[in-house]
Amino acid sequence: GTLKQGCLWRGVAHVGCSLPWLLTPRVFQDQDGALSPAELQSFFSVFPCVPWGPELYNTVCTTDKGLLSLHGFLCQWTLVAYLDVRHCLECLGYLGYPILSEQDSQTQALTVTREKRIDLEKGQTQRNVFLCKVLGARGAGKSAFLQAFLGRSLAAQRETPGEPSLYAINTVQVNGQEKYLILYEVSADTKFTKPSDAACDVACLIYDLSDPRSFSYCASIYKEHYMDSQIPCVFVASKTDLPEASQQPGLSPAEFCYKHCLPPPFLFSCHSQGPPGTAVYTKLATAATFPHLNATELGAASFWLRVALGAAVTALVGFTLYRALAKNK
Ligand SMILES: Nc1nc2c(ncn2[C@@H]2O[C@H](COP(=O)(O)OP(=O)(O)OP(=O)(O)O)[C@@H](O)[C@H]2O)c(=O)[nH]1
Ligand SMILES: [Mg+2]
Repeated sequence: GTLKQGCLWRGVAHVGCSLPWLLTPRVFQDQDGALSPAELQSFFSVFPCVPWGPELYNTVCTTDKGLLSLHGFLCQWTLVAYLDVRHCLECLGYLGYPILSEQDSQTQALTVTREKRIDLEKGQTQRNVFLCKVLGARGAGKSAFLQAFLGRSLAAQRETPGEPSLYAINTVQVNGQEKYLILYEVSADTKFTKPSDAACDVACLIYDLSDPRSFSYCASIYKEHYMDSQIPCVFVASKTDLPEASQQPGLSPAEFCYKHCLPPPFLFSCHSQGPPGTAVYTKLATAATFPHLNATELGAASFWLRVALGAAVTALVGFTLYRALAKNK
């Protein structure tokens, strides 16, 4: 389909790219649904150099054998289109996009959606690609959190470490719609010098539940860069498989979140038998999709939904009872 994505901090506001023509069997030659390194090499044979480095395998989902899946391939294109529109257009050119797809030019592949500011005003978005910055103290578990998004438990990560990547991209269902979520790991040494350093669609503030000094980094980043912004924030307590330490100094994470009208920290661990849980990523994508709804409103929305459902069930039960009684008379 067509990707509709946006970036907040660049001049080019919202750019999307349609790539369905790339999914010809030509690309996935032997029909096993995966690209071997040789197939990838042959795909890029028309390029001056192979544009994707070895970190690719830690950026997108792979098959059980560690090969690039069709899903991963699409995710990578989405990421390229998001991060570097010019480069994406260049790649489309090498691949013969306008000619093979009978379009007038490469730019036909792009969709420009409206500015985020207007999305916020209207409380709706047409975008389907969102950027989440993952912030946290050194060793908080950011890299592991990104790999867990690709379905890799801690054991799987240790088995095949590969080339590290600061990005991870995958899809998430939000209200039955598929959204691409890009996670970007922000190093703890980052100096936030310009507003664009903090800009994203949702911020994930992650702290190590077993390290007593891990939370204060998140608290100060939140207060300095996100508290007065319109960017939704989600706090995540990582490594919940380890014993919990009481966080020093200041308010406890739960108290801090309560004080700032944020939902309590989401408990997460990558130490699992199979693939780690996905609920936290759905939560991030939902917050990015509905940034105008703050935590309490999102909570309230589900509360009213429950009230409405409750009322419907009561009505149905009442009606059935009434029918049964009427029959017995
Ligand atoms: N037990 C346990 N260990 C974890 C978990 N997540 C991460 N770790 C370990 O914690 C250490 C740090 O994790 P990273 O993901 O590298 O943390 P980081 O925040 O990316 O660290 P820097 O990039 O150095 O700031 C590693 O040894 C991980 O194996 C978890 O859920 N449970
Ligand atoms: Mg890291």
